[in-house]
Amino acid sequence: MTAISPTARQEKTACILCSRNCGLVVDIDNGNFVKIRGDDDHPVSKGYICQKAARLQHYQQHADRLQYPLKRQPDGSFVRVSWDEALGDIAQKLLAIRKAHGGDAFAFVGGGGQGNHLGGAYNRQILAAMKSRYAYNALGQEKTGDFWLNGRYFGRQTCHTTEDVEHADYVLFIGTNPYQAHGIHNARDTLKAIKKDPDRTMVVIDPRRSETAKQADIHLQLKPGTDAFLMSAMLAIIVREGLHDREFLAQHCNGFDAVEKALRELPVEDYVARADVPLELVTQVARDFAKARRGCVRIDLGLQQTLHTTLNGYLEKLLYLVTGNFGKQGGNNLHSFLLPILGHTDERQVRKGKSLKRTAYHGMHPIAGIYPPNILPDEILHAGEKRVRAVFVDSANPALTYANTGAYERAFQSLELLVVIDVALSETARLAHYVLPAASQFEKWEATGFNLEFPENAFHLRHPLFPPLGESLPEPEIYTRLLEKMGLIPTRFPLLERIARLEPAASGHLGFMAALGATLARHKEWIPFAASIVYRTLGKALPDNAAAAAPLLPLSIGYANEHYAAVKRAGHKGNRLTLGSAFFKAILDQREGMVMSRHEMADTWRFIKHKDGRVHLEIPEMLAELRALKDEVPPGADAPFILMAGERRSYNANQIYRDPAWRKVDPHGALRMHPEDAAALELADGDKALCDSGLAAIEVVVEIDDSVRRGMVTLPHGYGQRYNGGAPAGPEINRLTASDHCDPLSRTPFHKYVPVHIRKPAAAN
Ligand SMILES: Nc1nc2c(c(=O)[nH]1)N[C@H]1C(S)=C(S)[C@@H](COP(=O)(O)OP(=O)(O)OC[C@H]3O[C@@H](n4cnc5c(=O)[nH]c(N)nc54)[C@H](O)[C@@H]3O)O[C@H]1N2
Ligand SMILES: Nc1nc2c(c(=O)[nH]1)N[C@H]1C(S)=C(S)[C@@H](COP(=O)(O)OP(=O)(O)OC[C@H]3O[C@@H](n4cnc5c(=O)[nH]c(N)nc54)[C@H](O)[C@@H]3O)O[C@H]1N2
Ligand code: SF4
Ligand SMILES: [Mo]
Repeated sequence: MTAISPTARQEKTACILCSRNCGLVVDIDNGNFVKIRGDDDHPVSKGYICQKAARLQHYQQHADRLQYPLKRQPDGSFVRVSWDEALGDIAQKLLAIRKAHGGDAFAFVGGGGQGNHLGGAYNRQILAAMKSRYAYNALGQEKTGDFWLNGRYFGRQTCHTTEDVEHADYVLFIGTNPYQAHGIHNARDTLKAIKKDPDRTMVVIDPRRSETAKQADIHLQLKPGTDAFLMSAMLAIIVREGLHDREFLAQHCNGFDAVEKALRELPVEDYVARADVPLELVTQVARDFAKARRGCVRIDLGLQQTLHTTLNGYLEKLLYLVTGNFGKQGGNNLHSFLLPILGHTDERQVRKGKSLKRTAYHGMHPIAGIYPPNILPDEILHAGEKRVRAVFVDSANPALTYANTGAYERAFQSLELLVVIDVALSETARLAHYVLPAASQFEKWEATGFNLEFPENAFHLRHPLFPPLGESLPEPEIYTRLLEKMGLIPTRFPLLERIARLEPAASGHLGFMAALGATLARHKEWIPFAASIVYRTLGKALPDNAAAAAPLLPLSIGYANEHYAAVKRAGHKGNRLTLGSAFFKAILDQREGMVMSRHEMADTWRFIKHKDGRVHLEIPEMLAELRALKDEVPPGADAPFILMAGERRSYNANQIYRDPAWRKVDPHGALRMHPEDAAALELADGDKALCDSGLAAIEVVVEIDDSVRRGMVTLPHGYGQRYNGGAPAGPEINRLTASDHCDPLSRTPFHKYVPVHIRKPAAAN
């Protein structure tokens, strides 16, 4: 047993490594995590964790942690500067760029990782300050195709779907490996429960015999990039055999006739052959899924970062819609959000060229308010006078994680101003003019907006466990000071501060909210900066220095108002006037997180935003792409290998861990290759090889592994950090990925389908 010192204590928090944000109980001693385990009281994870969470000390403390603001010198080195100097300089430069070139010269990148979305309320203010709309982030390289479809199917791009795998009796996992990547409720327990139950069926559609496929009843090991063929063939089988849910379609959907017609024209046998999977098995899966009582589809990057990304999303959603597995337990559903992490881009306005900005070089419009990272290097390097000249990066490491590392390096090096806000001196931070140190996610109030559950949804506000390292600051303070330096808001709001301080707690801050409304009505120019104003005023009156959480008050009031019955069902007390502030107080008080709402299944229909309340199945762009499939020649069909660039494994976690010592296995981030392919190239396990995409070649270490299909190789995501100034640890996979190898509609990259040559290094030269 470890000796417990008098300073030791136990606290509640959550894991920040993936979108599940499992609740944790941590033992802390002397400023360090000494023990980490799952929190049985957490309303969602209920004690569950995976092997990655136990290593969080490697995030909290390591050699690359930033302690002071840094300014780059002409010789490329960094010197420590004061916050006042850094923010003063940045404010001046931003104002000069805005004056000379207008707001479009500015872009914001990132803004939240897997566990830190509370800063989002503050960081989006910088876009308003610059009068720019260019928000780029990682969702624009994986999920925007899905959001676009949601806009068409359900009426708004904020209508996000979730999947009730826990209660399904027939689950299709397509292009996802929840055993490693999680993404579903307590993934490994949920998979185990399905596996054990003879009445429930798990089907995995994946070109690799993944850890999830190993648990499955049926594995369809298709050829990479052929999902659109396979899924459309499955749908065609369903409609041909009359297994679609006519009653559901008539009651809830428009446009099925057009879909049915397109599906009936499909050459099923040919398409299944293209996917290279057995027709009988595909037929059986299509039939059984259609007949299942509670069928559910869960997908992720294997569909979203491969050929036909958006069409894949269209077909995947048709699978559950056509079979009536929507709006019910064990199916796919819509859900509520507390933090507005997605916006809605009105396509009619895009078409009219109104209000929504198309980018200068690619003419790309946003989806859900987000621009795709694949185009940003061109918008900086090639857009002429209208180019992006200044960029803020917050909570992201695009120099490693966005497509085409070389293009990002060139583009970022050409900027007039690059500011990076991070907890660590990342590869992107090394390119910056100013690096601003953020307090870690265990040193400040934080929360995630990944509350994607239905019918029961939860929220967890985490309190700080340690003081900020060195001079690092929480993002709310950084952005608020910057707005003040830019002269956009005053530093004091005497009236609001006084009301916030003197108002009795029992009144639920309603007097403050009224005064805030009146202030903003008088000063409309402050409306975009309401988060910082609430932070500086109400924030000061909140207990335990929880100022950063202040903008949750208006969000709580809005949520309680919109989902009144569901919030009450979750046990929150109050009436139409008071429920929101009671809800806010519960957020502040409940250290293990809380259930926000208990919806009724029928609420899914309330979340639909089409005026007729129905799902619109006919999406002409998708039906056109579906019809064009039959003539497709896949890109790179002549390349010997298709690289899956970015696999989730047991020891990768985006770019959140930097110290390679956190890994227990796979130090090189090896290239997985089928034994017969390796033999043909005379490569042995542990050999070095070159992986060449045409854009670049990188050295890799080979791991022979018969779980991949022949002709497919994989490299992990989340490597390549130059920790403590050293050489890249493991593959920098995005040196290989090209900016224009992407979905034409959403511009999200085809990372899982990168045609490559593999060579022995000797033959390289
Ligand atoms: N351990 C770990 N977990 C993570 C993360 C991490 O870095 N490490 N990152 C988190 C994040 S940000 C995300 S977005 C999720 C992603 O989670 P997932 O998408 O589930 O994970 P991946 O391993 O990227 O890809 C999933 C599967 O797609 C398969 N695949 C590749 N090509 C194709 C294809 O053409 N068709 C089909 N059907 N399948 C294909 C791969 O073999 C793989 O098994 O993971 C989250 N969880
Ligand atoms: N080829 C290829 N590329 C991929 C993928 C792939 O599968 N293949 N996966 C993609 C996916 S799905 C994703 S989501 C992206 C993820 O890539 P990114 O969006 O770049 O995000 P992270 O890797 O999470 O990087 C987070 C950064 O935030 C910093 N950070 C941590 N905590 C804080 C904090 O509290 N405040 C601030 N300001 N910073 C903090 C970390 O130090 C790190 O530098 O990668 C993508 N890139
Ligand atoms: S990495 Fe994800 S699944 Fe694992 S403990 Fe953290 S939040 Fe939970
Ligand atoms: Mo992601």
